[in-house]
Amino acid sequence: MESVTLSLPEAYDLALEVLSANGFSADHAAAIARNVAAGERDGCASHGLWRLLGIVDTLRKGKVSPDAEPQIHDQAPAIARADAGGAFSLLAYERALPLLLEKARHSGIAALAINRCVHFSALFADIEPLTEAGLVGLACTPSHAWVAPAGGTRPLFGTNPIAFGWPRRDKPPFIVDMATSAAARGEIQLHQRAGKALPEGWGIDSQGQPTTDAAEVLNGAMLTFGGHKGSALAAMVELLAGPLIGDMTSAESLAWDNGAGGLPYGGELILALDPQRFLGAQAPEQLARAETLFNAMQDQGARLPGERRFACRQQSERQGVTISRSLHDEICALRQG
Ligand code: PYC
Repeated sequence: MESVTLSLPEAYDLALEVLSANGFSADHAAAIARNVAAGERDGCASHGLWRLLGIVDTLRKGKVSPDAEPQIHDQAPAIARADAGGAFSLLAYERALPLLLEKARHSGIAALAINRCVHFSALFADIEPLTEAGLVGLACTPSHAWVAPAGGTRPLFGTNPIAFGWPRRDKPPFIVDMATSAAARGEIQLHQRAGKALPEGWGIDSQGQPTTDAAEVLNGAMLTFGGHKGSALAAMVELLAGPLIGDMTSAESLAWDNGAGGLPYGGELILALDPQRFLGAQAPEQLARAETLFNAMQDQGARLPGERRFACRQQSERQGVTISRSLHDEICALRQG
């Protein structure tokens, strides 16, 4: 397969050029370009440069605002709210982050509800600013109804990712970022593009029969990871980042899309917890106990969540990122706007 290697600044510039040419405001284009370049850099191809195709497609379908200015509200002592106004979530999060940090430091725990946002991005990128600030973080968001509940055969839940982060002194943070479906939808779409069969257990066809054909799963239903356990977590995400924050469930998001095929629309919930406020003078001792746990995992040969991403990041910083020439050509063609 022919490929193209880009330095990290080139990857960012390409994304920025495509987004600007298609009419995204300078601030939205920069926030989105940073995110997709970071996904590619960290070896997360399903949330990397490939996403530009879906992002521009969603814009051309009129399903995302290219320039809405996020409105930030101080909702309650420990709750901030960001109204993204129908734009992608990323700029709203950037703008609301200072208020979330201030509230978490003040109260020890704070929540940010991002509402009316179109969402495509990997949640680890939303957690990292929290761990960099020494906070524990949790984030989740529904998507479109693509995933069948355990025991069912029809799509109801989104891929409903959950991310969790724990700060570590002088070490990359512990960051879990996992879809509650067996795989992200982007992974299935990338298998389809590459003409590759899916691993078993990722989805069923429109008749409810197991299949490893990506196209059939995209038309049928994806499955949750871990059967009823992933299904319960997916339902939890629907509730926390849907009705709790006054926003859409995945089924409502898909209904709102009305067959256009745009990216999911709804809300995201982000929690930030400050260990200093929970623990006071005991914080160093208790955070050291977390390190004991991480060391015990690694002593058994287990990889810490996030480890692979940070290793990829180091490699990409040295060597750049490589994508297929066909994807590069498709992305470059979008520069015509
Ligand atoms: O790839 O799972 C996914 C996804 C969620 C929202 C958009 N894409």
